[in-house]
Amino acid sequence: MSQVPIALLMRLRKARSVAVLTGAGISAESGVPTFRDAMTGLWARFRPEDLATREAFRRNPKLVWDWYQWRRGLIEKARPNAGHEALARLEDRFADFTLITQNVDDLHRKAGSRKVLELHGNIRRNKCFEDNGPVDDRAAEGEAPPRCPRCGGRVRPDVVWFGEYLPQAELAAAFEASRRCEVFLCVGTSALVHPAASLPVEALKHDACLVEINPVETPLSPLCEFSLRGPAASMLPGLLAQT
Ligand code: BV8
Repeated sequence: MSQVPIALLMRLRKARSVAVLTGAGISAESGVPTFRDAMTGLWARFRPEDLATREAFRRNPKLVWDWYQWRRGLIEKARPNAGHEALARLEDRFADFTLITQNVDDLHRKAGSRKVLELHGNIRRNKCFEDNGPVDDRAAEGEAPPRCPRCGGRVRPDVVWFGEYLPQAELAAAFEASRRCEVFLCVGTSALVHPAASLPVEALKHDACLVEINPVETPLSPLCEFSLRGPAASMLPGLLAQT
């Protein structure tokens, strides 16, 4: 278990309000490849930004649908790791605790986190590309991608693609939590994708203590009061045990 700086522990023990932003890195130790390295094997010749867009889906719906089916297969086998579980338990340690995630893998909810703001949707859900309404899994059978039972449009995963707006309610709640928190934890994110990457900066503008948990430096590192250089699955249990 990793040693947490005393100064950080003091901040956490005094904090009433904490916000956390997670990215693909927290699921790496559950066997879910991070977004930047998800392109292994047959997907090596594509960039995520070239597949996770409306244009890519219009151009080649089967290729994009098959990419998500491949990722769903990986995620179905994945289990929450000690990092997800530590965050689920940290939720009860603070009067005001908000977990904001860029991940679409549902692992925070599987770990027991109750209040999760999913900024980029959830890969386990489908919706219609045309009427944007939900399409349940049973309907999503047959051809790839399946057809919407209401309008015959193509079915797509219910995630936020590049160039698409984030769900407004979740984004507004994430900004509010970032503005009122005393400690903001940034876990497993390269802090490159906006507007999620603006949340830690917003917290900093409102005098929060910014903490990064990541094995490597990111564009956020210079802004962080504390950087815990290591994997989330060992850093977060250490934080939980000493808070
Ligand atoms: C939008 C769902 C309005 C789909 C995803 C302002 C400035 C610059 C660009 C923009 C901007 N505003 C908008 C943009 C454009 C764009 C953007 O940000 N582009 C980037 C590439 C520059 N943003 C958008 O399009 C957003 N929409 O702004 O709407 C709009 C509307 C019209 C026109 C313009 C604007 C929508 C963004 C959402 C895209 N959807 N996911 C899917 O999953 O298929 S984003 C995708 O990237 C994932 O959600 C992923 O989570 C996310 C961010 O990546 P990370 O999570 O950080 O993952 P990454 O692999 O990069 O890094 C992993 C990190 O973990 C690393 O640092 C690694 O060191 C670390 N790590 C590894 N192992 C561990 C670990 N950490 C801890 N423990 C470990 N064991």
